[in-house]
Amino acid sequence: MRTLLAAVATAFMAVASPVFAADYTAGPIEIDTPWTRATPPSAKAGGGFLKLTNTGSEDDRLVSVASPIAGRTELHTMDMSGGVMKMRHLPDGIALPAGQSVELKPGSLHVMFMDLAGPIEEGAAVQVTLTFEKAGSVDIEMRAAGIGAPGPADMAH
Ligand SMILES: [Cu+2]
Repeated sequence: MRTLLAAVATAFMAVASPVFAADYTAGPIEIDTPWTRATPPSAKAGGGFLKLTNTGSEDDRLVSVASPIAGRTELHTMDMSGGVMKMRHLPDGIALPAGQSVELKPGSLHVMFMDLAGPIEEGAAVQVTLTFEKAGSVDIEMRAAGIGAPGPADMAH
């Protein structure tokens, strides 16, 4: 049953892919709409966002992220704790179940750039390396929207 569902999902994606071409790929992992936000001059941290789709038949995991703009880059989530939204480091990374999409977005899962060397400027292309447990590593660029932007500046590719 699992195999049949995976085959159906793969067939659907094969049909859909010319319309929704991924921005980047790492093996069966598709990476879409990577973006970040400009930071105020004194900020020491910034967030990065993107959508990951595992088109393969095996589960994978985003295990680490790295960027030359940050002293340290981590994977974080946000959840409610005592009525307050709190960020939490995910040392084991983010699971990417076969055939599913996972979105990193404001208020939820995100890439955290820490110990920034300088502010992220609006319009900048931030270099980021994503490393997956099975699919390996891929270098991507995250385009910086304005300070506090709720979404990417330009959704068109
Ligand atoms: Cu964070």
